[in-house]
Amino acid sequence: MADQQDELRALLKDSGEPTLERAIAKAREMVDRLDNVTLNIAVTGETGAGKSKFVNAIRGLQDTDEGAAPTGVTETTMEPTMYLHPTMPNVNFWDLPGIGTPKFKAETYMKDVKYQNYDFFIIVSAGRFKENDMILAKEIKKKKKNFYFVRTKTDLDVTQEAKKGETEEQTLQKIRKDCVENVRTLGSPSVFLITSENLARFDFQELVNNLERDLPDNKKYALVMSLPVYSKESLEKKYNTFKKAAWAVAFASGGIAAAPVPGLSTACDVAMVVPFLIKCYYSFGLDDGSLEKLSKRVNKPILEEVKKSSLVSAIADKSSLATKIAAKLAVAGVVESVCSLMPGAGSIAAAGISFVTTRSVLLEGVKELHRVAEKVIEMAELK
Ligand SMILES: Nc1nc2c(ncn2[C@@H]2O[C@H](COP(=O)(O)OP(=O)(O)O)[C@@H](O)[C@H]2O)c(=O)[nH]1
Ligand SMILES: [Mg+2]
Repeated sequence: MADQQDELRALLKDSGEPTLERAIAKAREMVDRLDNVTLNIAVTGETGAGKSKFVNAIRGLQDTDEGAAPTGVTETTMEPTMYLHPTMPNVNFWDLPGIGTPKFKAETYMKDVKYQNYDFFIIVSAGRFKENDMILAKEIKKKKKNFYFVRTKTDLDVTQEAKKGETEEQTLQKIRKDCVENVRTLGSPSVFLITSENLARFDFQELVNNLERDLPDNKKYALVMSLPVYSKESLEKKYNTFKKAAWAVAFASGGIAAAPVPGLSTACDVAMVVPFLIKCYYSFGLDDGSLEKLSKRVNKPILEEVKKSSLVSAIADKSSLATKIAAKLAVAGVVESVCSLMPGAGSIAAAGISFVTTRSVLLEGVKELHRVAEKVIEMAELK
């Protein structure tokens, strides 16, 4: 009990608020903003550069998957096309027509694509960036938005140069040198070399790190949560993000048990725990759809193994979700320790204990999902 109160005091200090009530209000606002945050990512560049394939890759889709943007086709629609994130309703990807097409003239491009709707722009090119890409970058900068140069199809360059005896490192070095030269007139901004065939290769992670650095906190969370799990590092980032968010979610629960569930102490806010763990489950790619896609991609039967985790099964089985999750968490040993601490409701002490409990239940759940996701990565042999 003393430990929990100490932990609460420490966390209250971290919140920077003088009272628990104020900290709770602040956390609620944060959670609210997190839940309602929108992220609109614009992807632009010449026809054939690899925009559509990139949009698919960043949504965790292969070109042949349902809902994937058509690739390798000459653009027929010349309007910005929106692609939804497969599991996060507020994260949208926009496949924009290239600049300088008859309908989208360089001078009016920004206005024509309604630039103000996007959080940032990714300018894709398969080789050197062209005059139009530079014009666009300048326009974006003028409008005080961020752009990121992405040079895609790097896998093809590496394969091509390997035929001449160049190592991957030598090829990358050569391309990087060329990029600096290429975008010199813009003050040599970073150019990220990627391949949409495999986000774990080359600079994709570096691109994400840069995006994160430039985004406000709530958008940063949305970005990390929405990216597919393509490597160990990407999963670790997600894990850390969820651990951080658990803090605010628990505080926001404010110690009120909205719906007591058998097997779970009323000192834990189930109404907050369940949606949070569901979000985590999707973000870690543990839903059937994501696992099937991954199994297909790496040609390994991963799905069956994951189904052995009782927490994952409980989340996957949507009926009486809260009860089942509670039961699984009880098995994990989180709940017993709590029941003996159940205080009289309504007091600050009760709120405090509930906060600490909710947080530990959240963390325990996220930890279990992370354990399973790590196993998936291992079985899929992602690096
Ligand atoms: N090997 C490889 N092929 C790519 C990559 N990105 C795109 N492509 C291929 O390049 C072609 C054009 O890509 P697409 O995304 O349709 O270009 P868009 O016109 O800019 O939307 C398609 O055949 C893609 O499969 C990549 O990173 N690596
Ligand atoms: Mg396209």
